[in-house]
Amino acid sequence: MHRNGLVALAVITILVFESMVPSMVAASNPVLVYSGLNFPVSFRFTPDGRILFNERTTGNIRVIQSGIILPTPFATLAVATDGPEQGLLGMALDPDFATNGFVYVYRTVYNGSYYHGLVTRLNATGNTGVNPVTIFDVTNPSPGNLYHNGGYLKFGPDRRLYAQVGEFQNQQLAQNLSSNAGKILRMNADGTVPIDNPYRGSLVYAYGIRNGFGMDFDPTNGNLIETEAGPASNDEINVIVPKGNYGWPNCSGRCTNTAYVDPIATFTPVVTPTGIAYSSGGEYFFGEWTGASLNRLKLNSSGTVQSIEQISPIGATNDGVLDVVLGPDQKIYFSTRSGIYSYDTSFPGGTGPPFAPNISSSLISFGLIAIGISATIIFVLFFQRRRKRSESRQPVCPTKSKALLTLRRLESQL
Ligand SMILES: [Ca+2]
Repeated sequence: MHRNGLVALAVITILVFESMVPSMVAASNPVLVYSGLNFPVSFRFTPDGRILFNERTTGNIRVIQSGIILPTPFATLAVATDGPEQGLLGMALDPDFATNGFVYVYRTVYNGSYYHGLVTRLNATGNTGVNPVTIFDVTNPSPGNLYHNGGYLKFGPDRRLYAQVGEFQNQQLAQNLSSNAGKILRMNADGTVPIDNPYRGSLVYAYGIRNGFGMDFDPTNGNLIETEAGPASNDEINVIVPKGNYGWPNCSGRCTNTAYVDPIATFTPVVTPTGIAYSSGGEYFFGEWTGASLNRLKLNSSGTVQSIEQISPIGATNDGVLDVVLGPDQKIYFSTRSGIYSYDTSFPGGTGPPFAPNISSSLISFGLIAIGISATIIFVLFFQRRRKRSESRQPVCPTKSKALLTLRRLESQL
């Protein structure tokens, strides 16, 4: 091959590196979008592109607008934070938020005797939440109990507000249909009971729920899927049906007892599944708090699990992913104790490379490109010198063949 051909090949090699390396890194790793946040346990996108998020421990609802975290909270609500699962928890925006500005949050409070779980509705006036009205109140029956509060909120395609409420470590309440504890509840946007609820006059939609903090609907078929934390084993993912009894505490995990609805997936050892978001075509993404990762869940058309793949480890054990939300750009967004990340779901891989902050990934990319350029230049110079030496005593062809082999070796190594 002529020298010009080799130079052209070297340039092509550089271009290949430049085009491949950054796109692989950008697509496969979650990208840290907002850092320095204070325990953003839930967040939602408004129709006009803002993000509202709850700070679990402060009671602040915060606003991110045009990429800026506004210094003044949207609202600050009283919260009890005596336990690590308490505070300002779930958030939902009204289906008519664009016109009525209603924001719903779930919070725990203490009245001097008992802890309560409240759903409070605020009205957005610009970036300020006003006129808080509590539309739901459940009493934790055990005065000293701090755990299993539930607290996740989601509007369904039926425009009803769904809430996960834990059993407050009072296990039998989950099987007691006269209690709102240990249930998935369905309510009108003002907290009243819908006339078409499965139990007349009751908010109960499904029961036998231990404690969960994540659910979402498949908009194509209305299916509701939830994550639920198990005891020392059997975390669950469930497809929720009205009047479904999900077993707790009589059955944990799969029991093949027709009295109970079995989960579609279980996790032992536990991972503490958290927020879950529908993405597209039977595909969901859910977070793990204990397992500290984002995962892709694919369902078959029958609703059974086709696959569960770890996208990327993130954070540390017991310090992982909180909420997971589908963004208006069709990327998956998820929160951790201190930030919000985005993930491009078009990346087809399963287990991704070890997570690294985006800035580090960029540096690695530039480093690889620099190595590629340097090695190619060194090779071209080396070839020029060798060619000058060999032209007087050897045929050209063998040297060219060796050079091509060397270049291919370089390509394969870089
Ligand atoms: Ca169950």
